[in-house]
Amino acid sequence: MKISRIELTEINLPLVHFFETSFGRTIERRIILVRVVDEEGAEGWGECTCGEVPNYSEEWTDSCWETIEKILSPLLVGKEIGSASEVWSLFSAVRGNRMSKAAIETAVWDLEAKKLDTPLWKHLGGTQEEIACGVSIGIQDSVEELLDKIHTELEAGYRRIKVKIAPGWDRDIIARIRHRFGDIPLMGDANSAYTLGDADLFKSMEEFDLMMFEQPLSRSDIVDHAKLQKELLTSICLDESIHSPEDARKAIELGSCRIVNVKLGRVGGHQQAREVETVCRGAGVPVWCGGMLESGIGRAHNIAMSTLEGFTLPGDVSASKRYWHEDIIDPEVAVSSDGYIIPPEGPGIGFKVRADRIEKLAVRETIIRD
Ligand code: OSB
Ligand code: MG
Repeated sequence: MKISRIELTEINLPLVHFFETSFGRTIERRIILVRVVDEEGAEGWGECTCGEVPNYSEEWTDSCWETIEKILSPLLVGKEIGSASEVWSLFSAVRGNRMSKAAIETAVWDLEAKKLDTPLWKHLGGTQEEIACGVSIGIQDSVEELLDKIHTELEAGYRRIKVKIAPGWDRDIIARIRHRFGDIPLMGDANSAYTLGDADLFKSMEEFDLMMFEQPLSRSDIVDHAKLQKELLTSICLDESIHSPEDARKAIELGSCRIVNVKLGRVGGHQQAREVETVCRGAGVPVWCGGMLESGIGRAHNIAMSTLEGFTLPGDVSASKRYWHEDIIDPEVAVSSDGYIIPPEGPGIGFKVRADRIEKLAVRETIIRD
């Protein structure tokens, strides 16, 4: 297979409702879409999952645009490659920049699956014919608004509620949620807002029997997480700290977590995500699919990845309409009334990409060719 052209488009897409974490509020997404075209005219689509500012990771929209256009695309365009699984190693001389790499790599997987006339999820080795969905609910302006949102999502059938926690928005809100909704599957995501000095706070939250604490400590740490995990019965789940299969192996060996959140962008694409899943499954550590407020294209890739055997916990993969007034794929991602998504049977990502809508939302475009 030979990729002869890579097209980048930045679209700006306002969220239905702002999304706030311990590091800030997002109101509108700036998303880079990648379209790869091979010498026979077949196409594949990928999405860069970076944020608008470098707070979740070092990567952000403008840095990724430059990296994809000037560094990564020239390494792929015009080269004969055996399969999509080789794209990761083609980029091996480039340090980091995993979200940029994943944006291209996932597009090549879509293209390859389309050429084989196979759904991407089956091509990746996925076996699960339905995936369990949870929701991630950001920090709200008031506890009442948070409780209302949780009520709405439970009514919609979602199988697990994740709330963002941060100093001043933690123990008390969890207590309020438990008081109002009882024994629902509930977890908290701190996005690194705490230090080991907060161990007593986490111990005091154990009475609420959360499914897990996601990324309580620094994104560059696995040592303090191991110390914290030793003091807790509640499982720690790592998100920001895990960039690779190696990171997963080391964190598991150290006892830094008992659950891993896998994000395609954070680990560098489908090949790396499959290897993280393999490491975790081998160690008996459950994984689930994290989200980055993706448009339909990134969401479709998340659905495909979530069908791998090790994804045994509900992910942050939910319906398009929770994020967008109108998505860029057809049909939009929908969730059943009991909280499942059925992976599509069509070739590749299995959703039609709406070129008309992308054109309307586009703010810049560039083409890299052989
Ligand atoms: O930590 O999982 C996170 C969104 C942006 C950055 C980081 C995170 C999140 C989410 C939202 O929790 C997940 C989603 O609904 O897409
Ligand atoms: Mg997280």
